[in-house]
Amino acid sequence: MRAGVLAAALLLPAVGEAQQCSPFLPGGRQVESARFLLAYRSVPEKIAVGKHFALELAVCPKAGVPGPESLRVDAHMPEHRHGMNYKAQVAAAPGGRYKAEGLMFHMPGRWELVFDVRSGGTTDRLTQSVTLE
Ligand SMILES: [Cu+2]
Repeated sequence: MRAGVLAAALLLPAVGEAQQCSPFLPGGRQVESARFLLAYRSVPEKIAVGKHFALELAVCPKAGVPGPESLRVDAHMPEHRHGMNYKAQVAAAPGGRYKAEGLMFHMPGRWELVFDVRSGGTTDRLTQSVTLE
């Protein structure tokens, strides 16, 4: 009886967190760091050279990790050693959701999206390669 009550009490917070933050976006891609799961999808779905696009993001902490305090989104071309000509604006929404706007890949080739998730005094850097034709 006592053990049953304890188990129920321990389960509740986990269920609550799962409902609050889902690291899945329909049609999105996932990236993982030691502490976070991040999902993103671009709007529009197909990124075009020289056209502004936005990213919808979900950032969920893994078990026992405090939630993200801030998220930075940037991109660069590693082979060309340059970044974007624009700085992305990131806005937070409830449930670990974020929207980054004002990104633009101004030339074709391999870009790397960089997501910096700040939490508990340190930053997790997640990256994702995107090749534009
Ligand atoms: Cu370049």
